[in-house]
Parts: sequence; C-alpha cells; structure tokens
Amino acid sequence: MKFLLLSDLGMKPTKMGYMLNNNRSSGVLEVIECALNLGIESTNIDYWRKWDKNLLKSSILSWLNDESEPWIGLSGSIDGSSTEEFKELVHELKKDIPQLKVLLGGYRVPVGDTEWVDMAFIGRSINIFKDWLQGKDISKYRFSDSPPTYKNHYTIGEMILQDPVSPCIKEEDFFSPRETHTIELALGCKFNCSFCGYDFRNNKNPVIVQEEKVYNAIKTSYEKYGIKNFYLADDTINEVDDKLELLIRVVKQLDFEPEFMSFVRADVMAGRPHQIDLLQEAKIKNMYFGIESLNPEVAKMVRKGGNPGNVLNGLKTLKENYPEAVTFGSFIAGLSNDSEEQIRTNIQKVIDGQLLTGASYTPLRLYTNLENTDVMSDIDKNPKKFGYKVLDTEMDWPELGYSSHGWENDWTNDTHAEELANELNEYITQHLKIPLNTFEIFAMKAMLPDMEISAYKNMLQLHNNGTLKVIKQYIAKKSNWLVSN
Ligand code: B12
Ligand code: SF4
Repeated sequence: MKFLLLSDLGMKPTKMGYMLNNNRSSGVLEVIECALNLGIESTNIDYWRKWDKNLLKSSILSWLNDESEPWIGLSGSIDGSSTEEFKELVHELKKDIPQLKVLLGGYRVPVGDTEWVDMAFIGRSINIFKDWLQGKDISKYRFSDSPPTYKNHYTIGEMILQDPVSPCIKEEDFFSPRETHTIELALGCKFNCSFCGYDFRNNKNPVIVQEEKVYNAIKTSYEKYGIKNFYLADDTINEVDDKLELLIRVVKQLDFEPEFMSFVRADVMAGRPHQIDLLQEAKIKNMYFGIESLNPEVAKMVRKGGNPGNVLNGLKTLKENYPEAVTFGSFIAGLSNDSEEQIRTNIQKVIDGQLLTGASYTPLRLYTNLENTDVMSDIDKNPKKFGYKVLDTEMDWPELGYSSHGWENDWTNDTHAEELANELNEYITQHLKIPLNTFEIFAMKAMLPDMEISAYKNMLQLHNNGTLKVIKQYIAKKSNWLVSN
C-alpha cells in the first residue's frame, strides 16, 4: 500500500481582504507520521490547489508509480472547501490508475458518496485509522454507510481516547521559516459553554501531551527549518495552570525564543491574575479571547464570563503587566437576553480603555441538523430552551461543508444580528489598534517579522505575495521529491 494525503487551507477572509494561509494542517502531519511509523510508504501534498494541475497529476502518478494498492486522501478538518475540486482530481487520476482508492478524513460530519469515495474517517480518528492500516476489524466504529464512514464513539464528557497532537516536521515537508507550525498541549476542556461545538468540552479529565513531544516538535522546527512561530491548537490554554507550566518548562530548555498564539479564557485569567506572569513566561504573546458578551445576564446564560466587570479589569491588568501582548476579543451578536444598547455600551468600555488590540463581532450561528451530534452545541441541540426559534432559511459554509440556520429570539434575528455585527466591526476598525485578529496577525508575524503591530494592517498584499513565493518554492521541491522517490 502507498498512501498520499492532500490538504490546503487556502484563503482566509479577513476584514482587510483575503489572506493566503501560510500554515498547514498539523493533523495531516500527524496522520502521515502515524502511517510511516507503521511502515507504510506515505507522504502529504500541501497547498494542493495552488499546484499547476498537470504538474500535480504527473507528480502523483510518478510517486504512486505502478503500485497495486494506491490510496489518496483529503483532509477536511480545518478547511473542507476543496472537496469538490478533489473529486475532479480523483476522476482525472483514475483515468491512469483505475485501482486508485479514495479516503476522506478529519471532517466533522459525513461527506462524499460511494460513487467516488471508498471510506471516510470523522474527526479525531487516529486510533481507528491505525487499526485499519494494520488490517484490524474496525466495524465497531462504523458510523454511516455511504461512503463507509468511521468515527469514535464518544459522547460529551466521556473519557478521551486520543492523544494531543504535536508532530515533528520532516525533511520532505519542505517548510520555510516564513510558515507557522501548530502543536497541541491537551485535549479536553472542563467548561461547557452553551454555544460551543468543541467535541471534547465538559471534560473533567483532559489528556495532556508528553512534554518531550512538544520539546522535540519545537526544537526540530527551529533547528532544521528556522520556524519560531507556533499556534497552540488547544481550545483553551488557561482553564488550569498545568498546560502553561508545561510550556514554560519546555521554553526554558530551548536555546531560542519561540512565540506562541493561543486561545485564552479572559474570565479565568481575570480571576487568576498570576496567569499573566505564566502567559508571559510561556511566550504566549498572542492571545485570542472568546469573550462573547460583556452583559452579565447573557454571560451567565452562555455559561461564560463570570462577572464581565472582572473581565474588563483582567484585560486592564494584562495590558499594564504584559504590554507587548497582542490581544483580540471575539464577541457574538444576537445572544438571547442581550440588547443593542448593552452591546454598544460594553464595546465602548473596551475602546475607551484600549483594552484589546483588536475585536470583532460575529452573528450567532445555529446548526440544528448535523449528523454528528458531538459537534453540536447545547444551543444547537435545544434552541428553544435558550430562547431561539429556528427559521427555514439556511446559510452555506463551504469550509465546513454544512450550513447554519436562520433564527430569531427575544430581540433580534440572524439577518439583523449580521447587520449589527457588520456595523460594529466598522466602528471597532476605526477605534482599536488593528482590524485583524490574532490568528491573522500571527501568520503575518511569521511572514513579515519584527514590525510594529499596527503596521500589519497595510501589509496584507505583501503577506500574500510572500506566501505565494513560499508556496511556489514548496511546490518545486515537493514535486521533485515525488518524482525522485
Ligand atoms: C489552528 C486553527 C486554525 C488555523 C490553522 C492553522 C494551522 N495550520 O493549524 C487557521 C487560522 C488557518 C484556521 C482557519 C479556519 N478555521 Co480553524 N481551527 C484551528 C484550530 C484551533 C486547531 C486546528 C488544529 O490544528 N487542530 C489540531 C489537529 C491535530 O487536529 P485536526 O486538524 O482535527 O486533525 C486530527 C483529526 O481531524 C484527524 N484528521 C485530520 N485529517 C485527517 C485525514 C485522515 C485521512 C484521517 C484518517 C484523519 C484526519 O486526525 C488528526 C489528528 O488527530 C481548530 C480547533 C481544534 N482544536 O481543532 C479550529 C477549527 C478547525 N477551525 C474552524 C474554522 C471554522 C475555521 C475557519 C473557517 C474560520 C474562518 N471563518 O476563517 C478557517 C478555515 C480555514 C481557512 N481557509 O482559513 C472550525 C471548524 C472547521 C470545520 N471543518 O468544521 C474549528 C474546528 C474550530 C471550531 N470549533 O469551530 N483555523
Ligand atoms: S468555548 Fe472554550 S471554554 Fe467554553 S466550552 Fe468551548 S472550548 Fe471550553
């Protein structure tokens, strides 16, 4: 068997226009590492939509050669928007290799059909994938039939059987120092916010990564490929101090200074101000706060935020004690029991104190009909209980491969919430330092290092040009590798 896995995060919409991603999927690196460890000849092709179609096809054909059992896969865990294009590629390839088998992996809901897909794995499924590669019976994990789809049996709150992911980059990945790498310190979050669709939420027993794995991943990335910027994939980094302390121990062993970007819970940090020192020591300089609402009643209803007054104080303390931190607040427009007036008053407090580097409002999204209920939030599962009436309208999300539903509640509906969010975002853009989020700024920091933060807002074109160059170099090296291996 020979196995090839494709991925491409493509473009990301930002408030300043589209941004070409200079980051790749860590999930894909992990899947390939796992197959290689089992002795299966495997590799990944990243940024696959940016390849010239003929070059891509000839490189794949050359690598698969006249293999009797060739498999090709696509990873859709972060961005599944290339699935239709992948289907076309598969049809093309099958003209030359009719025995080619196809698998889809990482998606959150079932995708594809038996006409072109042989099998699919949903979400965190490395254990099932491993069993399958070793020829073991995986029928107990069967989730749906067209195509045969496998998924871990997991219900919110249960023991997590997966390990956090922290792969080492390999020579044949041809990374550039201008890219980022993603690692993960733990799986599982002890909270259960009502709008959250993270499958490992409400979990009292998070699985923490082995310290050595993180050290090796970071050290190799820097020493061999010059990478200094790392995303932490964890859905929350500071619910407990353990993860921060682990990262501090790793950072202290390194002989260079890395920089991290992470999701941080502002209310937890506010209640445990010593975490500001820990964040600083761990080199988490870029923080994304999902604040959602600063209205006390609403924060309580979505089970997030404690006392919003404390959150504002926490942000103030952070700014005073860690002034070089880049911080972004994400808020939801349209939560029940909120009001336009409260929203405007609260965001004004953030602006007046310049408590965040940037912020943004998104309208609430409701997903009521997902086939995989693990990734449905409590609001999705029971909208009525939380004050929402579901409407017949739908909005497509190509990156996700599924759509959200229209809704209305005590004071607004999805259309109005979207208009309000757009209007607030305009206002925020003018009054906070930078209209980009920390994910976006962090990606730009890797591509165009050492600039003053507010300068990045005018650098999107430069970032995209640089990323294109990096991608072209990658394609040249990887296609050569595929032909000569
Ligand atoms: C970091 C991140 C990003 C970064 C990616 C940078 C990078 N290279 O890591 C950036 C900023 C680019 C990003 C963008 C987006 N993201 Co994002 N992102 C994440 C985050 C926080 C971590 C991803 C990660 O690395 N996870 C760790 C890896 C190891 O897990 P994984 O990718 O799931 O892979 C595992 C399995 O899925 C599986 N697997 C994956 N592929 C395959 C293939 C095979 C064959 C098999 C067997 C298994 C398999 O095995 C892997 C190992 O266990 C996740 C949340 C999360 N904790 O996962 C959201 C998440 C993936 N993002 C999400 C979203 C919505 C987006 C955006 C659409 C947001 C937006 N509107 O811009 C965009 C879309 C991508 C794009 N075009 O830009 C959603 C859902 C996506 C979905 N498919 O349903 C998530 C789940 C967050 C959430 N809860 O809503 N994101
Ligand atoms: S929103 Fe964050 S803190 Fe809340 S349950 Fe989800 S992952 Fe945990």
